[in-house]
Amino acid sequence: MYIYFCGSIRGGRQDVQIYQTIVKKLQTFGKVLTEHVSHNEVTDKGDPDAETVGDKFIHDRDLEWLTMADVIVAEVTQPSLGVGYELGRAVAMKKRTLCLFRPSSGRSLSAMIRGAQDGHVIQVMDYDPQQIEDLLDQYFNTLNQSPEGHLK
Ligand code: 6IA
Repeated sequence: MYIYFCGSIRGGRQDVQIYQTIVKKLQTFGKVLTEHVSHNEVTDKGDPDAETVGDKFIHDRDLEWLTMADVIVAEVTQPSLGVGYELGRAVAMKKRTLCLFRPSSGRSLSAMIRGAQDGHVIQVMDYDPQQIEDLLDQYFNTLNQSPEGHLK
């Protein structure tokens, strides 16, 4: 199964530790195409590769990965234009998508993300960091049981 993980990069790296926990857990379910989103070396100021390969390359490669993905998991607590854009494209492709939000941050999630959920293909879940692994277990178990799961 190919999993596309979305998390803020230039939007701010405050949540990189929780991205690491999520990506590590996701790797038990399949291949995470965007593991670099959780790397400490990637900062909001500049990422080593971005200067070499350029933004157009990053955009086009990420869209190829998004197209390949069986499921999208996005941590949406730290607002990010790139994550919002990826989610819009994922919705248009009717990809199975899970958005994860931490109310304990004190933030309020964009209505355009919370309001996009249909309870089936697009799901938005509020979570406590201590529950994240159990929550992902439940989500992927349900996904594997559903007829449209088409998971390898
Ligand atoms: O607007 P943001 O930068 O916060 O957008 C973050 C989202 O866009 C993430 O979910 C990524 O999938 C995608 N994204 C943004 N920058 C990059 C990037 N830079 N590489 C891959 N995806 C990116 C170069 C990083 C380097 C380690 C290869």
